Amino acid sequence: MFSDKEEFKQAFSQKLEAELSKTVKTATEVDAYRALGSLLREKIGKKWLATDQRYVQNKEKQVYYFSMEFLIGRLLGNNLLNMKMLGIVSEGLQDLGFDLNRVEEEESDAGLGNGGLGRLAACFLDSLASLGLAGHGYGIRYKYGMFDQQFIDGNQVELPDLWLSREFVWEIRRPEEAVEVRFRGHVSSSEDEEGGLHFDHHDYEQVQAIPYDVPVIGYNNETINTLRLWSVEANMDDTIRKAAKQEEFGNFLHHKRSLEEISEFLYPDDSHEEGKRLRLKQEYFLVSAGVQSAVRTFEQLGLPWTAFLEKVALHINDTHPAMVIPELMRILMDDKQMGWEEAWEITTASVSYTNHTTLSEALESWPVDMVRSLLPRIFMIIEEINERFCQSLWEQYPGEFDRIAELAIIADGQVKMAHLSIVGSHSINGVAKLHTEILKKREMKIFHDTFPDRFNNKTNGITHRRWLMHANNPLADLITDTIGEHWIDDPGRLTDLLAYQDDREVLERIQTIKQQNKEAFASWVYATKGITLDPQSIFDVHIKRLHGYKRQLLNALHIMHLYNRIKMDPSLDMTPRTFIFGAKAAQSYHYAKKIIKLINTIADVVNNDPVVSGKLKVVFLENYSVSLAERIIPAADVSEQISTASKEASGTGNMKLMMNGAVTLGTMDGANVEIHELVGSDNIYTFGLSSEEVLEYYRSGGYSAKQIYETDDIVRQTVDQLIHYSPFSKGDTEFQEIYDSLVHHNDEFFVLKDFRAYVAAQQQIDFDYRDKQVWNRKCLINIAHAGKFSSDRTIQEYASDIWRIGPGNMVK
Ligand code: 26W
Repeated sequence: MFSDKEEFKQAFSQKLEAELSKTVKTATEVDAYRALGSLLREKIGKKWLATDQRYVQNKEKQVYYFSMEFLIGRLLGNNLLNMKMLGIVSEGLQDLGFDLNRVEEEESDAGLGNGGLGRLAACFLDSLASLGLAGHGYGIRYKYGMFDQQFIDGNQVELPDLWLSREFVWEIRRPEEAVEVRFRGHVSSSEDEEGGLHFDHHDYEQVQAIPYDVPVIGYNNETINTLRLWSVEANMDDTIRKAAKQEEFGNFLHHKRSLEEISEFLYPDDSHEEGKRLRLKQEYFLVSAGVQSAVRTFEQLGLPWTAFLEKVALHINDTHPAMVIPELMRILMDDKQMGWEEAWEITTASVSYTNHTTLSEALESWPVDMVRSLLPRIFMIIEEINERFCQSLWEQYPGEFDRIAELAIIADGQVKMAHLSIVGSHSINGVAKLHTEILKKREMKIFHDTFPDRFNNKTNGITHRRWLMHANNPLADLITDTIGEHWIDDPGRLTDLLAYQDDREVLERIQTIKQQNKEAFASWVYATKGITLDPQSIFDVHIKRLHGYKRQLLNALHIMHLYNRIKMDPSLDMTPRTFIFGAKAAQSYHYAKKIIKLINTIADVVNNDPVVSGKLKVVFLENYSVSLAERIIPAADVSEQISTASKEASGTGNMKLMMNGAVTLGTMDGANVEIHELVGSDNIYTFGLSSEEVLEYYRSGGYSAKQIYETDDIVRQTVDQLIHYSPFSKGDTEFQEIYDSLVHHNDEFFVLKDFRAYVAAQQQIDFDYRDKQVWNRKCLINIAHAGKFSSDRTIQEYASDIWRIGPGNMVK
């Protein structure tokens, strides 16, 4: 790339002059970001092209990862890391008077996702490229990503995310690769001489899907894959001409706007399916553009259609892109004149599906009338898939009406997307061992009984390049100093660190790095929020979407309880604690917003009370995002993973925090179970109901929150403070809804049930943290086992078991 710093400096200065008409002296940090972006794009151009050519020449099987969300965050630092140019660029910039960290901040944090599912997709792309695998992302280039969160008076306020108002230097618009996507209209059929049926879609509305390609740069290798983000453009030439005649410009503009809405914004809800027509349009837009584009690329290979399933894998990230199934059927049958059976075989062999949640409110289903009117041909195909599927069930299970009704894709006037995804794919996976077991034994039991071979587990992972090497470079360097650098290419080898678990020097160095990270984080919090944090206190971190099942409320009630204890006994012997929160609530999720207000209220009370200062601090950071996570995680001591057991499919924040040496305080839920299995009970704090107990309570209705409230004085005292006159409620009814959910609506998420066990676990942490040697050892053991949660491991499993690809397609 650049042989040395001087070469880089020269190229950089030339860029500034040639493209921005600036000198190193007059350039701002934004200029530096733009010049650097442009320089790097230029540097990767050839490699990117060469990767594509290599794929075509070798006829390598391509994976297309369809996802409505890619929460990629900032790319500059990571791209430099993967290009192995971080050192040269950062030193070169410094010579020229720029600080790379500040230049990095000029890039928008691309928030094209809500949370776990979207960030997972981004980690997967990094691993695919870094492993030299031919896997690409297909997503939507939303004009507005995840909203910006502000707190006003302790309440969440949402502001539009204008991420494109700063230049996004990585994308390349490729109008020549545009495809057309059709909505509405009518379908007529005709018979040919041989009696074959043909379908003709007419009177449709058509939009252009324009791809914007973003390079996905592999770590220290020759691979650059593509994240292709589709943007809508209304091609209105025809309409314009008609409208001009009819003098209907008003209508024309209105119509154009309505089409351009499609790639306007990301739906900001990560657990609740709303059934909105615009969302259905978005989903089909992504699917149709992506499948057409994948088919076009395949056709360039000049192979017979029977080879499609050997050359293309289409993966759907949850059910949101499930219409990949009928869309591919449509293209194969209507455009390529294939018969049903052959098209079906190709489709099911190409498509695979990941489930990310068992929450019933998140399961997608679309009203039949909506699908039929918006996507008439797609609906016909779904109907046919359903009919044939029910017919085959009938043959397999004659007379079992109930089973067939339960399995049907279309029932009660709804199209069930999970059913479509299972029937139309060859692989269905959950995202952690426990989650997959729950799918097989409960949520999807009847499907598992019918297609046992299709179900498998792929425990999630995170990229250790972004989350350890880039976010926590000092720790990465210490690891390399200690065990050598092989862990970078083979993160499983982090277990080599275990040999140092009793090495005083290594343990102390881990502690020093954590301490420095905490200090850096504390200065940043002070500079941006004016709050002073004590870096000697335990940094207790709870960062994720705000949701009832994630139980930020349990954490909040515990802080109220601690506050009460200190107020009763100001000389209470406790390790000082800083509780750090980051969370966005869906705009329409009223209850979650109340919990935000509660935590902000607690922070206000605690941080302004001299009696508890020195022992307790609470900070709720606004606008939790990928870049904020990168700041918080390296500074964390305790990782809060306290979901109601059975509800968190996997979690990935748990993995990021563990990899950075935080110790988990968690329920036996999602991937916590696997963390526990690896590190052992001494190196994780688990508490609370098991998933079986929770599911059994739901089944039997045997839980009574009221009874706990009535018999446990501490629970009652704390919960009452939500509504009785107290420092937190100040006597108004602000938190009545939270109180009612716990006491009158039987505490859906078992907060009261798990409260005592949570308090006890927190007390144990308070105690254990005092012995630094013991604590540092826990940190080391967590880091050492975190390699299992590298997304490289996850992607290798997808590659060999599901997609059947290898580097250079060694796997056949
Ligand atoms: C239709 C509305 C909607 C949107 C998104 C419903 C559900 C979703 C996602 C499936 C929710 C999600 O992000 N799930 C999370 O996926 C992560 C990656 O697998 C897991 O680690 C989390 O446990 C899971 O909650």
